[in-house]
This record gives sequence, structure tokens and C-alpha cells, in this order.
Amino acid sequence: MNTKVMSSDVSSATEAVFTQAKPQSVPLPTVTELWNQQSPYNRRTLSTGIVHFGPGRFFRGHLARIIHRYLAQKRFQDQRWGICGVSLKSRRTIATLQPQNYLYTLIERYCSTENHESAEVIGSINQIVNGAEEYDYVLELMASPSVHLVTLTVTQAGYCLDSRFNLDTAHDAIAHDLNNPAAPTTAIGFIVEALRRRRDRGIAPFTTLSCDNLPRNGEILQRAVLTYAGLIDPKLAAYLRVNATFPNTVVDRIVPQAHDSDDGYPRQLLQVLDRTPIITEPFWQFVVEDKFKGDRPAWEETGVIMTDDITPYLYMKSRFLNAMHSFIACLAVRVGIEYVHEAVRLPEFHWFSQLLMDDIAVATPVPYQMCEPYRDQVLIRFSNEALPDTIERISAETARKIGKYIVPIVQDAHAQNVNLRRLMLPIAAWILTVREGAESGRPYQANDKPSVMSAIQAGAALSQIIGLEPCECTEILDQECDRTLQEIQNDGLLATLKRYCEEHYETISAA
Ligand code: CS2
Repeated sequence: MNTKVMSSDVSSATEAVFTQAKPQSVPLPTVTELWNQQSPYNRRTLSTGIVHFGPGRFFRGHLARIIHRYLAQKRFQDQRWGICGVSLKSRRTIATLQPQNYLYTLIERYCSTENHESAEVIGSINQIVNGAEEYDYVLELMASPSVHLVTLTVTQAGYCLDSRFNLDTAHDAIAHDLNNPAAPTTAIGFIVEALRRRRDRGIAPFTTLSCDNLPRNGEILQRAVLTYAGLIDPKLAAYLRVNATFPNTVVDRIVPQAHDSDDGYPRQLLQVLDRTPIITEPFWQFVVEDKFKGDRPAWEETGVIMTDDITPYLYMKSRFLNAMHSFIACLAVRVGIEYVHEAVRLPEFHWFSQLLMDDIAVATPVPYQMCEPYRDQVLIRFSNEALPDTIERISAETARKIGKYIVPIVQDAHAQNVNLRRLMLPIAAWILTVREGAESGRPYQANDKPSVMSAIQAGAALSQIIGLEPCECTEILDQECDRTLQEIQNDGLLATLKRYCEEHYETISAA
């Protein structure tokens, strides 16, 4: 492979770090030693302006890196945006990152039509604390005037929502926090208590930014916060309704699970020892609704998209990327394929994916010119063999992802008179695999709720399996799913995909 170690474009000091080479006999430096030799900014003078809940792999590959680039670019001007991570559940992140002073290597890898490989040490995280043990420290930090942003990547489960994306007030952790508001255990509990302390001390609220894959994540978060605050103190809820902001965001970057071989890249590319590097793709996107009341980093200077309306970006990301990911995973489990890049390289998958994206494009109210560049990149991103991303990761919680990403497409497609059979075929393949196992004979361990598994085993219709509330297309959705399921059972999946593609291209050439 033609390995290319590319530098960040932020400072020549950083560049020097990247190109440094050490003879083999010299022991490799730690990330801290390397940072001390050639730091792109001074971490000692970095104040904490952001408190982040959920400092997991996606955060380290996305927001922490965006802030790092910003700090490196502004090295002597704006050093207010160091991050304090708050771990509410896992102690593992703290255990691995603390000995490295919260520094870690970020590796970007791409290999398909061209090769790209780059590495840099990320310094934007000042500390990570255990929220369960140090809740008062976290609350006081959140209440301090120097903190302007509270950000979250806690996954959908971390918001404690019901099936309609409203706060589940019967959730055990929420019930606990409502009874102990000054000693919270959930992100919602922390946010409300910290905002209450700020109000009582005459400090303006921070802006709260959800960076999770939820449809209109800011609105969902705002609703949850206001519901919770209303149960504690209706006046606080009324105050927050007017004074606190929760911009919607769209986040995008593929960050696969850790692999055993990951530690090799920091050694190879930066000649450094790192126990916990993050390997990701070169692509990233962060779209943020521009409705901040207080200070924020001028991060549009480093590529963040600030907009009045995230809607088109949300459509593009959730449909062309997340739904396509789920479509491919549903098909891949049937054939017993392990990685996303292997799946999209199969001709049947490749061509069928193009047809699915045509259907999505017709169903999606975003102008063609805007969708096209994003859409064109999706299969290229998926075919990245330098970033093995498992079908197991993507196919986790498929039933929930069908409801969240695919059903809205099907509803819009139905309204546009698009034939639904292509959109239903992958779902039928997934149902059949859970019911019967993969065509290849490889066992498939679905990672979904037991109730989903038993509904599938009992032969339930799709709408029951995913708990779809009755809508205009429930019946046709179930019918098309059954029909395509029969086709796969009769002919096998690859032959069915091939036939669908041939039929389509024959129709085009006949026209
Ligand atoms: C994936 C996402 O889990 C999934 O379904 O589609 O994790 C995807 O990798 C990210 O949203 C990329 O931004």
C-alpha cells in the first residue's frame, strides 16, 4: 500500500510531529512525551469551556478532534475551549486515558480508489471524570461562568426516552434523579441541576448540544430537559423555556469498534506508544443550528457548518448514510458477510445499493444538486477497506433502526408512488435470517431486543416486529415485506438482487 503520512493543515509544529522518525533501537516515546516535544498549543493555559457527557470513541473521533483543530488554529487567541469529559457508566475510558493525560492518537485511514493515512495527537480533552462519584465537582464545573457549552454523545439510551422520543418519567434512573436532584445519575439530571444552580447565581445558561444520531436531537433534548425541570420546579422549566438553547445538530463520521491491530498505527505513523488510538475515516461533518445565546468557538473557521436549518442535512445523513448502512447490513447478514466494505464490493450489492439510493432520492425532499455530492460519497466511504467496519456493529438494534431510518423513507416513497419492493427487500432478508440463519450456513447472532426476536420467530408481520404505529402504508408495507421474503426464499438473495437490477436496467434500455 502506498502509505502517505499527511500532516494536519493547522500548524507547522504539528507537522513536525508527524514527520518525525526515530531509529528502531530508541524506545518509543509515550503520547505525552511526544506532545511535550512538539505541542500545537499549550494545554496548561487551556481553560475548560465545554463539559461533554459520553467521552466514547465517536466523541474522540469527532467533536474532540474538531475542538483540537480549532485550538491549534487559534493557538494564541482563543484557548477557552478545553473539554472536561464526564463518564456516567464506563470506567474503562478513564482507566485507559488518564495515564496518557487524556491525550490520544487519531488515525484517519482510507483505501479504495485512492490511499490516505494520517495521524495526529489530540490534546483538547483536559480531563475525564466519573460523574457517578464526582457529581458535585461536575455540577459546580457546569455551573461556572467559564463553561459555555455542554455537549452529549450518550446514545439514544442515554436520554431515557419512550418510543415517541419523550422523556420516560417512569425510567428507573430518571425516577432516581427526580428524587435526588442534587445527586443526579443521568445526563438530563445533571443538565437541569446545573442550569438551576446557574439561574440561582445569576449566571446565564450554557448552550446544550446533543451530538447523537437522533432526529432533531436538540428538540428532543430540550423536551426531555423541560419535562424533567417541570417535575422539579415549574418556574425553572418556564425560565429554561425562554432562556436556554438546544440547537439541533447533525454529526457524521464512521468510527468503527476497536480492533486488536489498532495499536500498531500510532507506532507505525508517529513512532509513538498509544494504548487507545481512534481509527476513523478522513470524512467528517458537523452541522450545527446557529442559535447560540452565549459564547461558542468560531468553529466554522475549521469546517463546521453553521446553518439556520439543519433539515436537508438531517435528511441526507439519516437516509443516504444511516438507512443505507442498515439496508446493507440487513442484506449482508443473509449472505454471511463480515465487513461493510466486503458487502458493497459484491456487484449485486453495489448495483442494488444504487437502486436503493435512487428510491431514497425520489422520496427525499432535498434538491438533487444538494443530495448528489453527499450521496456520491456514501458508497465510496463504505468501500473503505482500510477501515474495517463490522456488519455486526451496523446490524445491532436493526428493529429500532428500521423504525428510525427506514420507515420514514418508505412513508415518503409511498406518498410519491414509488414501488416499495426494493426498499422492503433488505428488511425481508433480515427477517428471514433471524428466522432461519444465513444462506451461507453461518450462524447469525442478532443483537436486538428479545421481544423482537420472539416476534420474528413467531412469524409476526413487519409492523408488529418493529412496533409500528398504524399509518397509511402499514398494510402495503407488510404485504411487500411478505412478497419479497417469498422471492428470497424461492430464489436465494443474490439471484433476487441480480434479477431486480437486470429488470431495472432492461427497463431503462427499452425506454
Ligand atoms: C451507523 C452509524 O450504527 C449505525 O447504524 O449507521 O453509527 C454511522 O456509522 C454513523 O452515524 C456515521 O456518522
